[in-house]
Amino acid sequence: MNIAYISVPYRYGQGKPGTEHGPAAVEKAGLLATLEARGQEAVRYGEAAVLSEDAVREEDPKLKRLEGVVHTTNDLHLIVRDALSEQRFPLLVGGDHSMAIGTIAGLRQTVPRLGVIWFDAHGDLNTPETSPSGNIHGMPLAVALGEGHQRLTEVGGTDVKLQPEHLVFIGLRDVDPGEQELIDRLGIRVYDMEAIQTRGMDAIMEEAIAYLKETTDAFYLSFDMDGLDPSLVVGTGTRVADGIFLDDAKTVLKHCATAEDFIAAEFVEVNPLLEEGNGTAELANELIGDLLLAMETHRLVK
Ligand code: Z70
Ligand code: MN
Ligand code: MN
Ligand code: MN
Repeated sequence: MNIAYISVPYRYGQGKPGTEHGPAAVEKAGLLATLEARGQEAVRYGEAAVLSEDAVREEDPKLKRLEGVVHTTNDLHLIVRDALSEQRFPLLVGGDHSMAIGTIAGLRQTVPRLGVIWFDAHGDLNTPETSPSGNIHGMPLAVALGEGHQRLTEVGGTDVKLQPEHLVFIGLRDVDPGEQELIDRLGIRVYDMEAIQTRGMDAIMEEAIAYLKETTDAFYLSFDMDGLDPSLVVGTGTRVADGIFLDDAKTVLKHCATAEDFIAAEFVEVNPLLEEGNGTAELANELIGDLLLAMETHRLVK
């Protein structure tokens, strides 16, 4: 196993200060020891460039801090592209979820038919026209599908775009009207909380991975901490009631880790300024440790 840990210390995709400290908080929780325990020597493969606060203006209320997001996601896509082309497994820690614009663009340089498992309470499918907030962290999947501002859709090049059937939602439960319209129109696969409760996470993950395998060459996991139940994640910006608990989250990780063609993972929306302790970062570190251990064990027994 050859992991490329990539940190994305930024917050410009949303308005609350704190996600720029996400990677440092997860490191404080023990991430580097977690990596070492898995035999990883290269401590940090890369860190995405982030504009300074004074260089970033709020400007367009429908597309807040656009230049800050473009700058970081463009840099990130190059780091992710390089890591993958060196046969490494990009493991990203953020940072708000708009960073996925760069992650997906980078992975798709090597894997045009990329599958995406989006673990999140939110759809992140807004465009500037449908967004209730103007926050770009609510837009990365629309951008990946080719919808939205050109400065964002052109990150990594405009030629290859995510296909709707290459995307699966896990834990979705807070969807804006424009996002629902897009899900319905494009027929995007959604496993919501009701599906998880009635069918169980094991069955759902088996089906989700088999579904992606039909039309993609590899897939990655984008793990928004707010997909978890709010009782587990105080330190994240937009908590949504009735979320996913630890056993089910670990089932998601186990299925990804033991799937063929699982090529990257990102953990986003850790905001240590929203809580007293460091519990959300500690949980992210625990989940990453579980994921890496399951990947290693799978490869050893294979
Ligand atoms: C809302 C919006 C969002 C994350 C909140 C919220 C989006 N749909 N995404 N927290 N990670 O503003 O677009
Ligand atoms: Mn999200
Ligand atoms: Mn979310
Ligand atoms: Mn909402």
